[in-house]
Amino acid sequence: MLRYLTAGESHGEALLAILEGMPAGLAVEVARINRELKRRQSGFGRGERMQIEEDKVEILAGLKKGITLGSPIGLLVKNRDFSIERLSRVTSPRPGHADLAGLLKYGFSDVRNVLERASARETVSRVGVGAICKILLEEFKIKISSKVVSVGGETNLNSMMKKISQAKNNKDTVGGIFAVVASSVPVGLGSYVQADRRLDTRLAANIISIPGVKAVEFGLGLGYANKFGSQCHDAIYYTKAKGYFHKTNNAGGIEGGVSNGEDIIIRACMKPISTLLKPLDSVDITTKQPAKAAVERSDICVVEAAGVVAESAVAFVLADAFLEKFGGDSLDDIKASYKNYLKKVC
Ligand code: EPS
Repeated sequence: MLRYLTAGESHGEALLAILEGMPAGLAVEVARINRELKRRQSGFGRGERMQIEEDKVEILAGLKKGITLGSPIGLLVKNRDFSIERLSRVTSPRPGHADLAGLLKYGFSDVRNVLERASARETVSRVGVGAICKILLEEFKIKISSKVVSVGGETNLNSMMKKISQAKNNKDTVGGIFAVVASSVPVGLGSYVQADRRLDTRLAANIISIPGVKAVEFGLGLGYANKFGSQCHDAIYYTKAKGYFHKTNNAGGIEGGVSNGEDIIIRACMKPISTLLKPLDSVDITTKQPAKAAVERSDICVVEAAGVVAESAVAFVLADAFLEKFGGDSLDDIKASYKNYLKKVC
């Protein structure tokens, strides 16, 4: 089983992750992880914090001479803005953030105690973990990418950028839709035999867990609702050269909770960031009187960055499902098992 835990506050000393279950014998290049961390920091509409931070990982455990030992891998990314002890108390929760529900749940009298951990800065750790999962998957030619589909309802690049600038000028924020594609995924990852083993169950759960993501769909997704069955199911073909294949991919690469050998295609909706420079109505938690929501430094639009984080979520789930199917303690064992399987299914 592949699993990970993260720790760290947005303005704490560092962001941490422990990834356990990676096989021995995988070469992990720190520069590769840093490239993914940099991608997470970029995109039109990112805020000032991204100019302060230059997220760089240190690997504290699990590698020797850059090769995995099969032991837990410890990742650390230090925060340049390590100001948590100096930051002032926050008393008016922001609508849309974890602020109010978190405050009531934990019995705090300072919203900051919630927002520091609820912040999407935690996704630095997830991208570090996801980068190592990508390195494993690439040994088997599986590639994962993402792109922005729309921002504020606009689909053309110029209009999307205009929408973000408009939001910025209006002291507002804007969300959108991103897509993630995983290619060269073999048939047979995940299983229909139990709800929690279905590949789509696991992918959906991991993507919806990204702060700000409100909806996830596979392939045609909500579009299935407007079609007849004859118009949307992907017919099956076979040739000796290709093996089994489909000419369409409305299923988004998953049927019955199992990968079917086609690209896995996912779209998800990222809501507008809930910190607004022109704040919405809220209530002061000390006086219970009306107050404007707290204003924190934040971003205008993070749809592109959310796509990068979702790539990591997909990489983690696919690596987990891959190890479950072809698992071994070492990369060599997994390669042998995979080669044998491919001979059978072609
Ligand atoms: C983020 C860092 C944060 C925010 C953003 C994501 O930095 P700061 O709060 O210091 O400006 O830019 O946080 C949120 C979107 C959120 O909802 O909390 C990051 O590294 O991704």
